[in-house]
Amino acid sequence: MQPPKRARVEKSSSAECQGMICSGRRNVFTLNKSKHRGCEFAFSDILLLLFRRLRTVDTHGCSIPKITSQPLSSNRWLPKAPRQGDSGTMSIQDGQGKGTLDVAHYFDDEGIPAKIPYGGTSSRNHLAFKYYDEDQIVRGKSMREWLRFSVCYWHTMRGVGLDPFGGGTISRPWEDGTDGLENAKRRLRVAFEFMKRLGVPFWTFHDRDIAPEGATLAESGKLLDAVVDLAVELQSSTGISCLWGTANLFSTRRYMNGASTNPDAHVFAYAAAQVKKVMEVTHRLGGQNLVFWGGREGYQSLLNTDVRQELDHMAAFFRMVVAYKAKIGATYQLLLEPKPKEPTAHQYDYDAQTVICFLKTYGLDKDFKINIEPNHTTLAGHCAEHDVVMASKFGMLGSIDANTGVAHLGWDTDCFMADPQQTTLIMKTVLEQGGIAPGGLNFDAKVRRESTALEDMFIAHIQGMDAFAKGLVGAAALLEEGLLPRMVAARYASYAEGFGKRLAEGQASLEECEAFVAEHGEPRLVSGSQEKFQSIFNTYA
Ligand code: XUL
Ligand code: CO
Repeated sequence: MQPPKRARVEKSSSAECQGMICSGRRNVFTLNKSKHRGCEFAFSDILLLLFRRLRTVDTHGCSIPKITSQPLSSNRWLPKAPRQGDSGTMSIQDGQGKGTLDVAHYFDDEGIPAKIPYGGTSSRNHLAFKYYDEDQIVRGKSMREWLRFSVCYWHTMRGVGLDPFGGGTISRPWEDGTDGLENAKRRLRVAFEFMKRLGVPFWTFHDRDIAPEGATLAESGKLLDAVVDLAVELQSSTGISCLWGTANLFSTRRYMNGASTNPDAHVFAYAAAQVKKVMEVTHRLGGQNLVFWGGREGYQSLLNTDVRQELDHMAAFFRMVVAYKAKIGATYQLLLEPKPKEPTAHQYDYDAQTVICFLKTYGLDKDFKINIEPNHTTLAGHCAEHDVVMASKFGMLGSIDANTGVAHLGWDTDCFMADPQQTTLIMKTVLEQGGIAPGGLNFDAKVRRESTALEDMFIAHIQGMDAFAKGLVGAAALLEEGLLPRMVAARYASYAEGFGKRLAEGQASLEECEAFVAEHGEPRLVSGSQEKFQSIFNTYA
């Protein structure tokens, strides 16, 4: 057996090709289901915090405890509101530049370069890419085109490090502590400045991340329009495009029993009206996709739930979406995002295969594809890459929420993916299906609660982008060399001709199988050779 050669990697820039193949650590997440049973508290407790409605906003645009000078709770299990003056808590006093349109100083002051440079693998600069060179050509396309990186608004711009045991740890100098429109607009300017410096081509958002929710549906719509007006301007001045938009149908208490699967038709109608608006603004922003993650579409108890009725309602909801998309002339790809649990105990869109089954059952499989989030995949008890591969094999992989979990925690930790074994397998799948467009690799990932420095938001994305760039190059080498694909094909060679071919094509009968076995007897044992496959794979990843 020949050792694998490195893929031919050309560069469109003058910089030299870097050695992209490294030896990697195998860390496939095979989660013990029983281990994360009982961990559903994470999301629900966070939401408990959010519903306290004490102003300042966190992930998905919900409320978190207001900065207050009240004494901290003595009960250590209750969420604690940070006090002004506590070291590391939010500074709402700093008004520097907040009234101006100029936001560059927030990053200049921290020594962030105007554009994160490519430094190559020998670089030890944490504010430079080691593998991601956007113009580098890999199998005929630039890294930028293959990877289609996107920054998500909810974690990166709204996350403050909330967890079930404590309030925010992360403060950003541009935040004024309100949930007002002025703050929302300034934050949006900062987001585009951040993405411009990082060099990502796309962004994603929920309606309630980018704009405050008003007292009525109409008021919320107006607030959203005001922010989207600015987003249209910022997209055109920076060249950054919208990968997808989505509606937050899970944070406010209105949706506590679900949105389209809510037993109350009034709530269903409200959710549909909210989605209508998001479809319009995403269309206006030129969004290439529209995502539906079934936030609270699931159940807590079968005793009070008619699951078939709820799923029928969900399908009816999506049929209205398909109809309205045609009506407004939108061309974006519609995507469902599976997740097995959190916040409900049993989410309907469990994993890729469940969603494919749902779409086919209700005749929606031509209208929707799937947005796979590897951390959700691990929550479903699969390895991180499983659903990416599964969706792709059935022609349903539309986009990827590029993140990963922590195997020994087992809830939705939304970490930036760092394991080259995982990114190589994912990018192998993306290469095999000819690309991920119009989807992309959206970093639905957040800095750790303890990563409170402003530069951490850059470093986290740089690290994640490098991990996928490295995976892309490794996967390109793997496919170009062709050894592993040939080894896989060899395992199935018996179906390639003769009686095996007739079996694979569905032309043979049970009686013929009986006659075949009568003639050929017991099959010989053929090794699965997993270790051999792993040892070859390790040379690429
Ligand atoms: C939640 C999640 C969402 C979706 C969009 O786990 O992944 O942020 O990606 O609603
Ligand atoms: Co997601």
